[in-house]
Amino acid sequence: MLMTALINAMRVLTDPAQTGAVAVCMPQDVQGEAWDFPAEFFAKRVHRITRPVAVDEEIADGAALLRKAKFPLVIVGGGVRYSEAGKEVEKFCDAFGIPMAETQAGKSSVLSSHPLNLGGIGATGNLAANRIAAKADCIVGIGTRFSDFTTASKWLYGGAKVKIATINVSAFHAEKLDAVRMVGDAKATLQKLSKELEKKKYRAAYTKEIESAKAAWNKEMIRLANVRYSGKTFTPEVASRDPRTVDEFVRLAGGGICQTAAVAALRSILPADAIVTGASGSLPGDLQRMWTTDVRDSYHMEYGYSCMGYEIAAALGAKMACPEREVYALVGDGSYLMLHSEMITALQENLKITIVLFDNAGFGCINNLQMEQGVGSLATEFRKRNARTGKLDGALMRIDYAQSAAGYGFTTYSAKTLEEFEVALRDALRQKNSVLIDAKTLPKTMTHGYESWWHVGNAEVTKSKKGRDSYKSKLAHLKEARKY
Ligand SMILES: Cc1ncc(C[n+]2csc(CCOP(=O)(O)OP(=O)(O)O)c2C)c(N)n1
Repeated sequence: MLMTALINAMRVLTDPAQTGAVAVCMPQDVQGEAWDFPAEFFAKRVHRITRPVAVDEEIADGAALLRKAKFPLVIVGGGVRYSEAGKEVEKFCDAFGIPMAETQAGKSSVLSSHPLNLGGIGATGNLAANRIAAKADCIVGIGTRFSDFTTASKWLYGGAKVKIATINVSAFHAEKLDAVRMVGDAKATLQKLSKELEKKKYRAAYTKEIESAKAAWNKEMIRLANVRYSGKTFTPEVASRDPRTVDEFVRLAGGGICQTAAVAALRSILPADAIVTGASGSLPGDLQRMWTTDVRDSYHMEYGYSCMGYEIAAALGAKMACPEREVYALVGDGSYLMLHSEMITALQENLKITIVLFDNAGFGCINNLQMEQGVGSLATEFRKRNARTGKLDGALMRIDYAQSAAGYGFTTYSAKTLEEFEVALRDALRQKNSVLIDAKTLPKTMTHGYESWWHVGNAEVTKSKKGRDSYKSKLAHLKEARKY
């Protein structure tokens, strides 16, 4: 059984559609037994990772759909990365004048500086990508699972007239949104589709739309990079908030870094080929919108499940894969508290990782969601239990995360201003030891909005007016969204 299972494990691991992971499980009582495996079982094997190409009929269907499209948009998913098809996607978009937008898994498989690259799309997408998506008459999803975030819960390109085409090595994902499907490897299938469209001399009809959408977003990026706390009159990016929190945080921490400015500083200070990892909280949204890179495979975001606690383990994995590159785990205080045990492994193995911990004293993105849906702030800020109310609405907690990491043996920095943060980042680059930067980050200063939506299950019956309004807004969005 074990031999058959091991052969199957390799089949799944090397299948471009299934990709793994695999667990081979053995009952405890047999684990110490010896077995005479035939020697030939261990002979060297070559496991080919193949590039299946969509059949002619599917290519013809896809080409016919695209030929009728005036304003198509390519969505670059993780399949582009698995297939190493970034250059092919760029060539395809150049050849036919089609803009592209990135999913979390697709980012860093195409160059951010490419004139047709609009950047991150969807619920956590930016203004340029979301605006072009809202006007597109045809979406070409390449290697994307069309997750809830990528489609903004099927709302972003929800118009009934919007046609969807897909290239995906997995038939399951290729069928999503009832698409005209081309089942095959991204690189090989794109080459075949290109030939078909070249024959027909296809060209999208964009004139100035792409440029002007990108210009609007670039302007916004500059504003985001320059947000600073300005005292009592400061208005943070996120409007729904406990009015006490920001000033209380500043008093407690002796300052406060605005998150969007920190992300911009990271981009300008980190080496071009540095790898950033992330998974959950408000950072993936900020990064999907604001992170740019021209080095392929330098952005690693777990957004299948957005699993808190993945970030630091991921950084260690990335460092093992690319020991010559600097690797950064970008993590919220909530996520750090949930899981950071691989810090010890990094020290054991003498593998340098840099953890940038954004301490905003709470589960920031969930607090935003609660307050926007009319729930109110409920146990998502790190506040002490209040003896008077009996609730977790007492004073904000001050936690010295630098000290916790120093206890393990990390080299640490605490930063409560952008200047201190930048000094710490530069100094961290010179270290051989693993580093943690405890960045005291102002709550509510993450990116927000950008003409998108997310289908959150909010209460149908509630006493809160905000809650009722939010439920009504949800129904209105669902009316506009694709049904399947
Ligand atoms: C394992 C796991 N549990 C719960 C969640 C739901 N969740 C998403 S983000 C978040 C809070 C994250 O807080 P923090 O890491 O401090 O980041 P912030 O939002 O403050 O930037 C929670 C509870 C999740 N994604 N993963």
